Amino acid sequence: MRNNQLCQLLGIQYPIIQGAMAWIADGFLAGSVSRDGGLGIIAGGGMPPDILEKQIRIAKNITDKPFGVNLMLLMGQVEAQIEVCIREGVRVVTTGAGNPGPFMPKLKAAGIKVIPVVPTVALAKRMERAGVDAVIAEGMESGGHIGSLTTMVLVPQVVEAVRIPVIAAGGIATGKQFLAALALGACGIQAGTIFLTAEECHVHDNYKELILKARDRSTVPTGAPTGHPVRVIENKFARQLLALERKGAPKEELEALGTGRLRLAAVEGDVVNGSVMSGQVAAMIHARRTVKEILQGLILELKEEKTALSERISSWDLSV
Ligand code: TUI
Repeated sequence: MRNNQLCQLLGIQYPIIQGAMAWIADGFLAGSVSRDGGLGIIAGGGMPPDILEKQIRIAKNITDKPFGVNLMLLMGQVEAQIEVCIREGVRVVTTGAGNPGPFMPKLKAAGIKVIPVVPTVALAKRMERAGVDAVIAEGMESGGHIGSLTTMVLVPQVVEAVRIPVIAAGGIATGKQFLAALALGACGIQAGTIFLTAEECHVHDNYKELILKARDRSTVPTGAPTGHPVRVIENKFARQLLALERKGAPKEELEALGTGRLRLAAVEGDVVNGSVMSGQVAAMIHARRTVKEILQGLILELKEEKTALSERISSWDLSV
């Protein structure tokens, strides 16, 4: 999109970033999103460097356009993952669950655009000072590891606090929500949950079915006592975890119970005992579509909603 800050920064057609989803967002999904005009992201979280290299090559075989890699800073092997990104010529790195400050010199020296996810205004400011290219302000409507502020409240405050481009994430799966994000001052969006039911998404079919069946209150935040709250679809595993949390089980026990659960759901398809991470917008996802249909659908809806909204408002008397 001409004149859009994010499209210019990243060299992409639509200001839409596909959110990284650990064990789900592979080179095939990321390559497909970038091929079709967005910015695809390979979820590096927990990926050994040699597997990450393979996934980067899968994306490169699909498209010559830029795509990114997400580094989950809570997990190990980040330095080795960065070496792979530099060697393979990855052009964008997004980060989650921590402060990428220590890795900035290396990433910037390699000409990589760095875009951290920030859950607070303070972190957004700190990241701007550290020299990042943009920030993703992620509200607690998102799936997986979340902060405590909503998109509606976080995004305009981050926009006010920094001069770099701000991308909104959390609770965005339709043109109306895209338009709202732009109204809050963001120059683009990151969306993860919307891609879970994409044909090019390799997550287990049982996981996709649960997303398609979700209703407004189907997700719950778990893990608050560990300091790392995680939004998941409420299932047997989530209920067990929440019951233990209510009983005041020690942090270590709660963390141990969570280990391997995302892989169990996403790869093995055990959506009863596994962790089915999802944003609240799962309730608004009703169909399996191709990545191209999802991206073009968002842009078409955005255009329609913009016209409808301006027509609606222009008929009001706004005099004060
Ligand atoms: O990272 C995410 N979402 C994720 S990561 C993930 S993988 C996982 N697997 C098992 C258990 C838990 C997670 C699933 N979803 N989103 C980005 C995000 N980053 N959300 C919140 C933050 C964050 C939190 C604190 C970013 C920075 C931060 O900074 C703390 C500091 O250092 O000041």
